[in-house]
Amino acid sequence: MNVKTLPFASLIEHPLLVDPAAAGDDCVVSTNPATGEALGAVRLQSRADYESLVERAQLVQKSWRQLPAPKRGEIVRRIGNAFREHEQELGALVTMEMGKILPEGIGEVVECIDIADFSVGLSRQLYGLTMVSERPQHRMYEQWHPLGTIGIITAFNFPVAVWAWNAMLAAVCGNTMIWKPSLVTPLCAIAMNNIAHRVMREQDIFQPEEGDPCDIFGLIIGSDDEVGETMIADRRLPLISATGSCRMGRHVGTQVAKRLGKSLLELGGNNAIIITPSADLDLVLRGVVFGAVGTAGQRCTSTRRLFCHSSVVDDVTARLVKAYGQVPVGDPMDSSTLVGPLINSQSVDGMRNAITKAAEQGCEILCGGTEGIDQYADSAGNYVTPTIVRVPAGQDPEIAREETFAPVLYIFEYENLEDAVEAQNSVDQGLSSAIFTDSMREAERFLSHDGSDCGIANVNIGTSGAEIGGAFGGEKDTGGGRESGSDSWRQYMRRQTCTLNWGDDLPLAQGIEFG
Ligand code: UN1
Repeated sequence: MNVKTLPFASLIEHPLLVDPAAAGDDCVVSTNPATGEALGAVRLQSRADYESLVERAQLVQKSWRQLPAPKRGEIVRRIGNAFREHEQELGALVTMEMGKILPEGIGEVVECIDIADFSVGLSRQLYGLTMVSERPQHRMYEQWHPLGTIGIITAFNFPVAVWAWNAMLAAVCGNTMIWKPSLVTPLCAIAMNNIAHRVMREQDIFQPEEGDPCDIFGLIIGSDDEVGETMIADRRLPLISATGSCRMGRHVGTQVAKRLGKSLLELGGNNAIIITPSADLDLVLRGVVFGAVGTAGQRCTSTRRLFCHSSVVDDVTARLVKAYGQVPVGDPMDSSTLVGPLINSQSVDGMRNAITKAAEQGCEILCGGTEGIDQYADSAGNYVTPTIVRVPAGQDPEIAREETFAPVLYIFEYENLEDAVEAQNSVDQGLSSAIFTDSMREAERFLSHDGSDCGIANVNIGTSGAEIGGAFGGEKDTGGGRESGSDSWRQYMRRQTCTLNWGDDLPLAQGIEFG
């Protein structure tokens, strides 16, 4: 099915779209991971296109930053409403291009709407502190200014929401931006950017010489080599916000640091749930299944490891194996499906390798496994069977330390909570974590300084599915960035400390007498 035949094809109209049959080397073809069909093709943009986008974004930023923040918020409100209007179509497009099931595709669009609403409120709350000066007749305060034009790099797994987290905040903060989406999901990017541009075209805010309001939301669909490298090395972009693998983040972080730019990195996770003897096992089952097989294990917050107390490990394992046996894998558009395809065949190979290594490293494959992958060998979609791996007591297989972007769950057992927390924290990544317990002491222990070392720590909730209102991100190899809610907006602004002397004298700080 070609996107041109979709009922909402007008959302994806773009001069760069070409017929997949006519796509050459200079194009990227967007493929439906459930069917293998080409949805559309996009001609890749060049460094020259990037140059012109940055120039235009810089020009219009001068005008955009002059608009009072609540006025920018009003425009973001209209963009959020436009997302709302197209919620179902956009959700379907996310499902078609990325492969997550439709309720999750729509859920992703809801995240975009939520962050737009959040940003509208924020546009009246870009607060700075007032300090008390040590000098008489002096006033001291801080204020926040826009950064300028920022770069946003996003991954395939959340092809619309992560852009919206960055873009909606960045816009109310007075920035303009250049978005480089994953080349696997260019159509979602085009649709979102088109919606933003439609709203911007309706705004009569600038004279022609002040810049084109559409250039506030720039989109570049280009290769990592030609465009990505240029972008991260570009001193005109004071902030690069990048989501993706730890490998990618290490490269982006280093390149941006070389020019002393700021980076906001949201990288891989290897998230664990600890299940204590008092845990409500019905909740556990629901939390673990959603966390581990939801989005086919392709969230950075997906649950990858379970630490079960030895008194419950057999029960939890038996219940999970039973539940996994009933998880419907298939067409992500079908309302009975819970697990859609992986994004591409390399991901399927990655899952196969992980399972093979787990077996080689002494683990027991309880369900799914390589047979569960082979079972779909004749399918045009990248389907796999969610897999549970039991780690023998006392073992620490190397493969469970890696983030395999697929539904593979490793079950460990533990005797005391301290050991479980230590094991949970012992991996390189530090994004999300959870404990299921009815013990207040265990919960507080988990949330204490000696507890989880992750950016997200939940009690009786799984590791994935965070709300936009909290700051999202993690520690260690997850990159340290925080996106979305709370005070993440500050990263899109520069802080200025201002001291005003309204007296007739010039007293110096620290009581220094000079001359
Ligand atoms: C991601 O996988 O990069 O908390 C983002 C969650 C979603 C966002 C995940 N709200 O699972």
